Amino acid sequence: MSQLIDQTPEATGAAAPTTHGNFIGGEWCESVTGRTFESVNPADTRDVVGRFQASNAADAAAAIRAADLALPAWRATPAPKRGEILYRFGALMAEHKERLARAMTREMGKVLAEARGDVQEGIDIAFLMAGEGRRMFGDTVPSELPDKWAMSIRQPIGVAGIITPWNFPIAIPCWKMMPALVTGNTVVFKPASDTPHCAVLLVELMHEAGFPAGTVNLVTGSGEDVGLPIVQSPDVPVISFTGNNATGTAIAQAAARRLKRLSLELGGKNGVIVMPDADLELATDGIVWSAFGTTGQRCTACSRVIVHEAVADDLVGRIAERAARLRLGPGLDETTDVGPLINAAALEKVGGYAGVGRAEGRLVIGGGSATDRPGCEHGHFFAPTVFDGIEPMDRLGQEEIFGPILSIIRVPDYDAAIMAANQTRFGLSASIFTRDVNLAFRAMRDLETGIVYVNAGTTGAETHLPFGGWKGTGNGHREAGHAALDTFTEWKAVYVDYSGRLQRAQIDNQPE
Ligand code: UN1
Repeated sequence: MSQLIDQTPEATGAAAPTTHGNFIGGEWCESVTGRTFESVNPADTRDVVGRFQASNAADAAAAIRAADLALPAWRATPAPKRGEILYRFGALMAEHKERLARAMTREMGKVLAEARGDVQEGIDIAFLMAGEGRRMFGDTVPSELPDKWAMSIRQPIGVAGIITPWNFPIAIPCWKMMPALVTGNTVVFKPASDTPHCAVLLVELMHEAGFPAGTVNLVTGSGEDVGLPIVQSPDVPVISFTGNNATGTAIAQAAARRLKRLSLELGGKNGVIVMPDADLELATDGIVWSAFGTTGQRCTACSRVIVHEAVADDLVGRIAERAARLRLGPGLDETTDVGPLINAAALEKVGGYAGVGRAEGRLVIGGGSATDRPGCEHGHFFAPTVFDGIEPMDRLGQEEIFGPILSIIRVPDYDAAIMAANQTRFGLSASIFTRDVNLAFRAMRDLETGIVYVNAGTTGAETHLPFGGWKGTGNGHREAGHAALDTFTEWKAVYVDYSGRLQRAQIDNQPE
């Protein structure tokens, strides 16, 4: 890339950050705009991770064209052969796991152990979907007519637009691209502008694994300049998006005009119910990890604890004590528990919610930015925060914060707990801590979420089960598991009549 873009050294004299290209039709290339943007380390904003193409609609169109050109050969490649490339990609990610994880921590901020987990989630889905190359089950069923064959098969849809968030910068692109590719679609990938370096590293490995030119195309840039043209293109019949509800709704409206297949993974307001018979130490572990892990920046993060009043004081005390001990700092430092928020806008937004919390409830711990702590001076750090006395319909009980703010809602019994847990427009994940097997099963039935945990926090979904939410969390699609194939395939029902005569379904099979 060095010949392409201005690499003027910084005024400090430090080596200029590398400029990375788009990847279109198997080639790294510049945007037609000639402009770039920076990605910076959220734990230390003086550290510029790299420069990336500030692309526009023409770049998106070039990528779509390349994906379209690659489509006939790719869809004609036997699925097990496609799967072999996914296997190689998974193995390459495993080989480069530490390098990818460190790059992710530097660019996105999550602590190293979690970054390794994020990469591992990518590896897991690559291997799972590689296996789908030899499964991709349809149904073979008896026909109602004699000497007639009936079966259903999955077929690719076409060029898939993959628009991904920054909070799982390796795992989520893999969740989307692996099922898209193994089923024979080609891909145009638009990563979040906060984590383009992770996307570049991922696509480099995909290239090395042997995905043919044009099957995977990367275009960096803003949602407006790159994402929107992809969503609006008549040549991109399927879109998969993870992000916030406002963007998801706008994408749904644009996609609806062309009747596109669309998978949306949007917000969450995930609740943990704690019953009086729960193991409170275990519940504390699960809550603290789900609420403050990844600095609360998971769609699955716990942002509400719905606790029976009999054990509320005890539980809140334990949570506060543990939250106070969490060490904030750069995620590359192995002793850090909680890294920074992603950017300045996030710090401001989360700070705003701390203000709302002060008005609605009682501040137990935290409540503000943590940039005065040692090692946090140059990053977007926010203290793990707990508000008690929040009501289910308060803003803190309703709105997705995407930061380390936890609300405590006190309830008198199980029914009130379930009602509070479900009293949200979201429905991604929920959990209950109890030792009562009957209550556990009732909660498994009653919680209106796509994921339910018993005696665990709200995060930690595994890649071979469906991932997604009810209600406002999405539009009914699921990622991961074999359910992910539904987003990226059309069903084709195939009938073969080998009777040699006209047989009319529903007419020639009348009861005698
Ligand atoms: C997300 O935050 O969008 O279950 C994904 C979890 C992770 C995935 C989260 N496996 O928390």
